[in-house]
Amino acid sequence: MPFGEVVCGSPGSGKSTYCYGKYQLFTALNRPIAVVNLDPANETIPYPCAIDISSLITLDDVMNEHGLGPNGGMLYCMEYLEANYDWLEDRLKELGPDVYVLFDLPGQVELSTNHESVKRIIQKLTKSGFRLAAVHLCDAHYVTDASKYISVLMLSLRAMLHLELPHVNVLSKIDLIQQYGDLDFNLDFYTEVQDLSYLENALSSASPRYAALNMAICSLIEDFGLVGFETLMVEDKESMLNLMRVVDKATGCVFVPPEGSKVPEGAIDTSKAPPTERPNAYGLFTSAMGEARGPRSDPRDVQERWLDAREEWDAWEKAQWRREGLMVQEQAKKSKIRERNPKQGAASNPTEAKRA
Ligand SMILES: Nc1nc2c(ncn2[C@@H]2O[C@H](COP(=O)(O)OP(=O)(O)OP(=O)(O)O)[C@@H](O)[C@H]2O)c(=O)[nH]1
Ligand SMILES: [Mg+2]
Repeated sequence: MPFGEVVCGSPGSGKSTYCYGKYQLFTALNRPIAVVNLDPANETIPYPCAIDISSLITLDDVMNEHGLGPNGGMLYCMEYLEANYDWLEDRLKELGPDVYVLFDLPGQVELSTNHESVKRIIQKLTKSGFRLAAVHLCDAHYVTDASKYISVLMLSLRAMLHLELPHVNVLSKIDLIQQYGDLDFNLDFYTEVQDLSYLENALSSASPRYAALNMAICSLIEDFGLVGFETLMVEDKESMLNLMRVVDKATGCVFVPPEGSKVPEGAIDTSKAPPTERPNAYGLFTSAMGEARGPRSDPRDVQERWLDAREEWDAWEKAQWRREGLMVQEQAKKSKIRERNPKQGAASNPTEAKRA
């Protein structure tokens, strides 16, 4: 059963960069992954693309042929893809049943909030056996302004109701949030969306005329009780791993490496361990469905990393990288010695080496 993600969000929110980040992460973890570009205007695709909508239709061709502008042209492209769904289906079949598929959507928000084509394509994918989650990226700097934050909440809620998929909202580029000034509340207030009445002061001082309307929107969002956010800094491994766990949990995906597959670098090789010490699929499933834990799973940790103690964390990470670099150099030196003199290299300490 193929699993995957529909990556959506407003223009420039970091969708393609996230797809590339996830591609790199999965490749390092030896998890099979394929990225499908569904953005016909995507000219510089950062990731290796398994399927590209441009080989079916391009935005430029549609604009020239039908005299449409870029926005109307984009909607036409999605309708064209829906009409030619078998083109996509045939190519997805070629990828095999075990691959994890990322669908990189265009940034036009109406595609994930009210236009029907993407929704119908997703429904067809689900019918054909795909277990998908929507990963909705929103630029984190919007939370620094109360009224922009409300609009992001509305957009996220609308996408959740429209796409009807297990849904993960993400505040992307969390590393840049500090540049836009101090937050009125701690980050967990914005990620957990618990009590929006605290925004009343900020909203009524920014636009007193619409204060009542803003508060009515807040209570509507709270009544649904659906919206919450994860955070993402795409180059931070812990942040990517945390989001990976959250999305896996949303789709119910538990990756069990096939027997005999290569162990990722740094992981413990349990292939020769007795059965009682080897992870089993049922055990993995139980822990995967449990609470997501890890260094970036708590918004308070994210706040400390990117807002409160950013400089200290940057310095600590640099020191870690330096240490890792030295270890890699040391390792390379050792393997060179081993290549030159296999007998001496095999010895684990100088005394053994002398004896050898
Ligand atoms: N600092 C920082 N920059 C990021 C992050 N994610 C993405 N970016 C930058 O944001 C910009 C836009 O990223 P894209 O991946 O092209 O965004 P997109 O959502 O695919 O854009 P469209 O396809 O045009 O809608 C690029 O310059 C990225 O390098 C992040 O986590 N941190
Ligand atoms: Mg893109």
